[in-house]
Amino acid sequence: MRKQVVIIGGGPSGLLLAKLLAQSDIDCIVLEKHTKQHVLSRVRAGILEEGSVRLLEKAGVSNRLHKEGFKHDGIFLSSKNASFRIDFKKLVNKCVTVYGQTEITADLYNSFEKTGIIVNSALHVALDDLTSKNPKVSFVHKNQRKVVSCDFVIGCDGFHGVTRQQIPNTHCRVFERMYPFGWLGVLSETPPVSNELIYVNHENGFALASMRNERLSRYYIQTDIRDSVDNWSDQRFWDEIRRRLPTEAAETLITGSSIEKSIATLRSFVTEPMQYGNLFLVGDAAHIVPPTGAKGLNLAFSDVYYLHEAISTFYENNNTALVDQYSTLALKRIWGAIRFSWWMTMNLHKFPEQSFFDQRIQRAELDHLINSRNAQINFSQNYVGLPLK
Ligand code: RFL
Ligand code: PHB
Repeated sequence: MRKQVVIIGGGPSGLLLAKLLAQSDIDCIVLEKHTKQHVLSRVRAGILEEGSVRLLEKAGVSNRLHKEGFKHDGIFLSSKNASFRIDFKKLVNKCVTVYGQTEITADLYNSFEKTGIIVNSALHVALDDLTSKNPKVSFVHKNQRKVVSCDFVIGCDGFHGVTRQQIPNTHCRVFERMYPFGWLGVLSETPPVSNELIYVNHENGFALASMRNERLSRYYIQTDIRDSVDNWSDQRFWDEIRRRLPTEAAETLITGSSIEKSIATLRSFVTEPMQYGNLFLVGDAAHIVPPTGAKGLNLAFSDVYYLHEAISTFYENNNTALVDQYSTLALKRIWGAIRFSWWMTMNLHKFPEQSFFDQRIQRAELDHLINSRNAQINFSQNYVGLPLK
């Protein structure tokens, strides 16, 4: 089999890239190790930057997003006794859209129906000749090993995928920070407690009230890094989030049984460069941010934007300039989001060994944000998404 582009991983970044490449008449295939049903059962991100929405429009998969998504003009930053609203619309004339990653992935999958571009249950992917002009990807599908030769291999296979591991240690550098806590997330069929997101810095630890729609709430609380969901009955979770939410919200909180509960670890991670020969990394395969800034999916989409431009320019003009610059261009924006997510994480969580000095600095950072319009403009620019160019 011969394709121009082979994409490993059919999560949101792999599917969106495939969609855009197919629109540019570039022959590609997506190899996804799980079934469609499994991919669509993962509950993940919920907040889209305007740039991500534009890219989904360009890919022709924004109809349902525009019908069912919710535009949010601001967020609340809260402590137990006070809430402060950051008004993105007023400050930078932009907003974010609440629309679940699961829905985006479903919309993308449905847009491919009958094209044969996506191969689910593609197992044991192996890559060869990545530094040649004719890399090869082999995989097992329905008990048969298949080999595809191509021009470009794209690693969209997430943090635990195989593509990043193909880059020799001598060729790349890794930058990493682990945070000493996790996030316990709960999805519940209850109306959200607020019509905008509430990020809470509480003495028991961080909390976040988010949502998917008017009937579906998403909540998170900071937990111990070694904690397990088995320790968190629904009742214990609701009691704890009620404790952490600002009083007004806590009093109106509607509880119900959870439909999903999981604990995520928090890390910042970047691998540089995001290219090795004709292998290019995209999204979580190359970088991870803690979810505090809602940047992971949006960063994956900005990588897709740069790489689609680069590959389509290559096939249109036989010009490798943008392909060669992909890693540098993408990393510039990635480090902006790494910085912002780190800043939000450092200033909204309770750290186990936090000194009194650290606590005062955290408070001073948040006071500065609340009292300075310039700081709020800067915060808003980052939250709604840094420009793509
Ligand atoms: P994904 O989504 O991990 O998809 C990778 C795909 O590759 C497949 N795969 C393989 N396929 C073939 N062969 C192999 N060897 C393979 N190994 C893996 C996997 O099955 C999978 O289908 O990566 P992608 O596409 O780069 O997308 C990244 C986003 O999923 C991620 O950044 C976000 O979910 C992060 N994130 C958030 N991002 C936001 O922008 N806004 C948010 O509000 C937000 N909230 C979150 C989040 C992530 C969270 N968790 C669970 C870590 C909230 C949470 C709790
Ligand atoms: C979510 O709704 O899942 C969500 C929202 C904002 C974040 C992280 C996660 O910062």
